Amino acid sequence: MRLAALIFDVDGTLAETEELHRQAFNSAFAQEKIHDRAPDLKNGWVWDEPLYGALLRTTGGKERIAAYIRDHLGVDPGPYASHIESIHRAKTKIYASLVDDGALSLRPGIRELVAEAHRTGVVTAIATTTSRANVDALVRSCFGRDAGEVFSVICAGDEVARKKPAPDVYERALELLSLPASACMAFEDSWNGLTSARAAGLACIASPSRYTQADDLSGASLVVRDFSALSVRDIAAWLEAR
Ligand code: XBP
Ligand code: MG
Repeated sequence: MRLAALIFDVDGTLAETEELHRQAFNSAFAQEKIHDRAPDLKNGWVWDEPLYGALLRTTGGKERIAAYIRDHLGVDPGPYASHIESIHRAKTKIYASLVDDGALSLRPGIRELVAEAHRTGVVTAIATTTSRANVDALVRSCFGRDAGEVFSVICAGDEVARKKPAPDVYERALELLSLPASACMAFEDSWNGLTSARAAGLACIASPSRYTQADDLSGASLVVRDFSALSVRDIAAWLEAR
């Protein structure tokens, strides 16, 4: 099958974003003073690196906060949906403004892969669980262009019912691309993302990021240290020989 599109995950794949997400979550917790509004939830939430590593098993910021309330505070998160929404809104604002300030750069090889794809008529797309505002901020900051100019299709955040590792976001991206999975290559950094891509029928090149070093990525077609040794031409040849 001829290679028609590259579909990229965002967090951990386009850039090492998770430390900035963690910082934004902690700033939002401090700013929102959760305890004043919900005495059940003890105040002073701080997510350190080991805790955040464990919480990353749950994809999606709102879902991650709910998992923290349930698993670490022992409280049913159900009644706190609107609190979770407002903390997450604050977190997204903080994160986007840190990105706007230039806090992130692309992982090695990403800029070159996207440029080669564009030169050779291969479409580029995004399939991510992160919020659309975060994608817009990252692409503007790192590519200096609007996200829609760099990526023809962007599937983000709450656009699908189930987040990764469910296949929904990749299935939706394929639908918007009007392409079969066999004509595309996915790029991921985590077990959750790889599982999502594979469940949608996609081949996937994986490269572990800071928080996913211990993830099982054995379902990937190729596991690389970073994306710098890859070329679209080689990926196309591999797909055609498959
Ligand atoms: C990334 C995520 C995201 C971010 C936070 O997973 O799980 O939730 O950590 O983003 P993946 P939001 O790379 O597999 O897509 O707070 O905007 O949800
Ligand atoms: Mg990721």
